Amino acid sequence: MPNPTSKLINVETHILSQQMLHPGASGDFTGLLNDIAFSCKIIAKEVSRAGLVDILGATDQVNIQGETVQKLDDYSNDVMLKFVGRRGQVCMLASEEMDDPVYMTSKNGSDKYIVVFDPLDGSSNIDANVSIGTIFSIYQRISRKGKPTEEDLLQPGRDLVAAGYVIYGSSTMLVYTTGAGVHGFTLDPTIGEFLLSHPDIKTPFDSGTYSVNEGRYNGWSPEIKEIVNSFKTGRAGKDLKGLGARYIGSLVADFHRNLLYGGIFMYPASESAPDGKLRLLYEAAPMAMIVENAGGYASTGYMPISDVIPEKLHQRIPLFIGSRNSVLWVEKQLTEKSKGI
Ligand code: AHM
Ligand code: MG
Repeated sequence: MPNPTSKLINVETHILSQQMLHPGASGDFTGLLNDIAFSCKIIAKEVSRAGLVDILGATDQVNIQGETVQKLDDYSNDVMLKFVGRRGQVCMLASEEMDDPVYMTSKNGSDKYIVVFDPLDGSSNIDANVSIGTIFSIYQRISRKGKPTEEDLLQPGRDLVAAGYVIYGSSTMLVYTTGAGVHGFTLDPTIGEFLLSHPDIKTPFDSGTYSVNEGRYNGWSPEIKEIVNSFKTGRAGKDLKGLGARYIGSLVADFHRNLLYGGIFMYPASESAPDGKLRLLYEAAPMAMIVENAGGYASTGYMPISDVIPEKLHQRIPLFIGSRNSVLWVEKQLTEKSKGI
């Protein structure tokens, strides 16, 4: 039998220790993060059984993005709605799967957080057993009380108080940041605990790989085509020579691999998707906070994702994210070209 070890840190203990770094922080925030971790354990359990139970296949509902919603998306959304903010810390929950936010009220005025999430990102990959994930963003409300406002919801990523994701892969991992490092936890299914496995993750400064759906090539601008061609041919500068290509088609999985090994993920605008595909509030902004806290960078191609002020809940945005040097290089190419340099 293995010896019990004092080095085992579960996510609840870790979140508490982070709370102590913020004098004045109440247990509300800690409780909220714990609720998210708890919800994701339930989702993980269901995802791992997806091939066994008759839960796959599309329903006839269509979400706000015009996509067919799969049953596991619905299930994951319901789990998040049920458990996140159940202690009264949340005034608004918004999700990829819902046209409009859900409002919540607390009697004691503790409802100071807004949680925006994609309950099951990459869900079109479920049938193929490809890694998928849950992404979450936490903001603090700006209005003082009552029903939260649009201003509360549409905050730039720079104002996030926490962000994270859970990847349902060969193992389930939770990665989160509150602005004091990026920390990864692996779910031990035998005890049902997320255990600290990747403390203080730092992403490599330079890319070893690029990740983009090259099937969209014909719809890209000449600038994007040139950038991607440069990655292949080694014309992208001495630090960017000889990049390998890796693309799963599941943001959480592509992002997670690049975070650990270095790489640049791109979802640019194209003719058929002039604003790109990914959503600012619950895909790009939380990943930007994570990557910046790990030493990387995220850009629209022209400015930091974290500085973009959202105009609507389901807003899409072009995304270039990953190793700092590589994303900055792409931003420089696009900015110079737009100025005719
Ligand atoms: P989803 O939130 O509806 O699952 O869509 C987002 C997914 C991302 O996980 C992934 O990066 C992207 O769509 C892949 O798109 P494409 O198939 O066009 O490459
Ligand atoms: Mg999704």
